[in-house]
Amino acid sequence: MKGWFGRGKKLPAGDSDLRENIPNHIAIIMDGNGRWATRRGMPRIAGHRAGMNKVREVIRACDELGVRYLTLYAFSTENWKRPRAEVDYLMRLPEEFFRTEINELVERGVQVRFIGDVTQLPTYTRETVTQTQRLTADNSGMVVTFALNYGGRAEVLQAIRHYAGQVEAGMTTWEELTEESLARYLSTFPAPDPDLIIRTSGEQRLSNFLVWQSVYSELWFTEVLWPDFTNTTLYEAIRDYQRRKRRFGGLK
Ligand code: V0D
Repeated sequence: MKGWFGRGKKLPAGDSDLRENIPNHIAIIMDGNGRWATRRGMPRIAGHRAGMNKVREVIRACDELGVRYLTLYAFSTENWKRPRAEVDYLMRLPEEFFRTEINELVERGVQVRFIGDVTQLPTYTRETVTQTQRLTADNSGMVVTFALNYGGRAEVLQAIRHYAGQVEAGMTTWEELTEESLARYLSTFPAPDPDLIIRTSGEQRLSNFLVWQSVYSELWFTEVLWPDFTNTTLYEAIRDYQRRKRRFGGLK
């Protein structure tokens, strides 16, 4: 079946138990790219490039484990405060990623989605976004969502505004406003909430990522910088997640 081949392969020996209770949805805050480069005496943009190569690897690894949803925080609304040249460089990455990865993504049956305010992005970035979304829209495999110019509070606010508009238009009523009905107006809909949120590079906070969706997520933090992230780091995060689930299950 297109979109699901490759599963069940490439797991190192001794890791087969990893397959039980794989998180359905993993979200990652890919932090530490600039620091990784600086430590090596390289320009920060070299870290972003190295980080982009890890995006390819983590998509592969998650696909092979059978993760259904992978959400990647690539550019936050805070990132505009960085130096102009760095922002310009970041905005070219989607184009480059698209050019080198689209064939594999399509072959894997990956469906690429975007959340965040893409209207503020440069035209060439927006065009890549539109093109990638269009070329993968009919795929039925893993859903990879890139959060670009994304902020969680802004997303909740936009959902409320949208809902208010629907009330004004007579399409719904305030009485029908519930957690479930509001969630339909979030940009992540209809994806399930993340089971596991990973943040690299030592910061232990969510920084406006998936504010509404993260309330029950398991959080996993590592000192590993994003460009140093490997399958081993991913497996470690998943094992921790599985341990926590087993303990929690025992209490219930
Ligand atoms: C830099 C680490 C892939 C985080 C990963 C525009 C910071 C590398 C994409 C990408 C970024 C986006 C859209 C798309 C395909 C790929 C990306 C940005 C930054 C910000 F369709 N990596 N990546 N986008 N970095």
